Amino acid sequence: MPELSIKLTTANLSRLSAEVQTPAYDRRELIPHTIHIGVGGFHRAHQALYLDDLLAMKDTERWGECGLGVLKSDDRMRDVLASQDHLYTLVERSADTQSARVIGSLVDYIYAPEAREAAIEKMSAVETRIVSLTITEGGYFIDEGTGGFLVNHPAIQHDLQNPTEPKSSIGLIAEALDRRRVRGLAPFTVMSCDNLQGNGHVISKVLSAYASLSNPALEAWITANVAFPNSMVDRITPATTPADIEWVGSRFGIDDAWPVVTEPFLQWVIEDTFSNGRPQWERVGAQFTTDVASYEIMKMRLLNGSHLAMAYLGALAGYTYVQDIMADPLFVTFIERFMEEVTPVVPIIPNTSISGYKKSLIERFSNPTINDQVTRICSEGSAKIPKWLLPSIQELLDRDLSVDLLSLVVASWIFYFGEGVDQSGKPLDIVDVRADELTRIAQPAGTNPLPMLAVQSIFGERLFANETFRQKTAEALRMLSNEGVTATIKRYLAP
Ligand code: CS2
Repeated sequence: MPELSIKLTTANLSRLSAEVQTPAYDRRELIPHTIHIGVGGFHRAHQALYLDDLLAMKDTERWGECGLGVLKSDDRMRDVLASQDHLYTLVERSADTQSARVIGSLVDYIYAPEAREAAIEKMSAVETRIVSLTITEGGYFIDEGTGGFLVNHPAIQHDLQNPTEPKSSIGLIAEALDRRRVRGLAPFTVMSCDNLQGNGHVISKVLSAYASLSNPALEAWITANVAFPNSMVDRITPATTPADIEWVGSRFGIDDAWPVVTEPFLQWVIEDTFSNGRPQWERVGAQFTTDVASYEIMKMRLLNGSHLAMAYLGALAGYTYVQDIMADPLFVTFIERFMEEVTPVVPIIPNTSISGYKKSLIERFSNPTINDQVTRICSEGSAKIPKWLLPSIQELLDRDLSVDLLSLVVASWIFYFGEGVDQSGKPLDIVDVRADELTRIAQPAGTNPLPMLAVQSIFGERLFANETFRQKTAEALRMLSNEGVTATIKRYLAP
């Protein structure tokens, strides 16, 4: 850290360089009406920023946020935020922009593993009006194959047996809602901001399933009173690296232990369904609509799907960052063609140009300063593939349309587990809660994809039974194994 950088705290805000935007409001006036579970880079680059923008408008409610960590590893976020008065730096970066601002909308943080009761009471407090979530796909305990609730998961079993001492987000929310019910308080809105299709429906379904097993009166109360808005959230936000921390210090003079570096692009499309009020996010760019589903599908199939398309092939080819993949013309053509293959199952949205969206994605992926890690986009594929790739494949198959490139992507994911090393023999850094299980299935199977495709909790029954899909995946897997990544992509792109 350069000697001149200034430790980020409330007292030091006025000492920061004039080019750094700081909260234009008195943070002491904020009431944390929102409790956010899963304060990571994404939340801090997205929802907390919308609120910060809104708070800068003087004629709005003084609505603040309290973070809530439920994972053991969240102790680091708690400590960092506590040491900087819950302030953090958000940097937007591209080839043409570099701007830093300090966000002030987050005013408190609770670390549930060591303060379970405090976490539940905070959510049960009268002032709490929204509980929002970015807990990633895995946090919802959904069986990808059947769409059902993973009731036998040890974390859920623990919570069902100890409902007043829950560990999972689901158990914590259920207990807090139950206390509100018993105390005659209005419920809070449960707002998922995760990348799941129908994220509001998903969290609603999971909570109801949980409550039906533990507390039928609560289930009925939730159904009658709690709102679960669906939303589409979009901003590419890589994990913060030590180099980012160093750079924020040298470039902007801020000593911030955990800044966020993100792209200039930002989008939030949300349903206006709230049970206990909400900030006026529409004043700062959020789009309210009754048709979130179309936006979600467009984004997941094109943006997140393309990420998966480049992730495993890119990792096998030895790339570290997304921008390096996008500097390879072969991959750019591959991604463009992948998006073309998916387009027939992308909904038409009034006033939205799909071709414009696809063009902007190529630009966003190519952002040369973003340093989005290939390991990040590869991570937790066992949860992402069923949401961002397989629905496109099923719908295209149903319409007798091509799934050639999509099958190659599935094959690349299988090959990634089977090989365990990239083209140069370097071990792959595989991050997936199911990594051991999947490696054990993929490795002995070699070029036979069937054992992996038979994992029903990922592929379900219907897709597994599809002969075309099986054959296409087998063909791609054989080619990857015999000819390597580059030659395979070339063959798939050949006219
Ligand atoms: C990415 C997303 O996790 C992933 O693999 O595709 O995090 C993506 O960057 C965001 O959804 C962009 O909004």
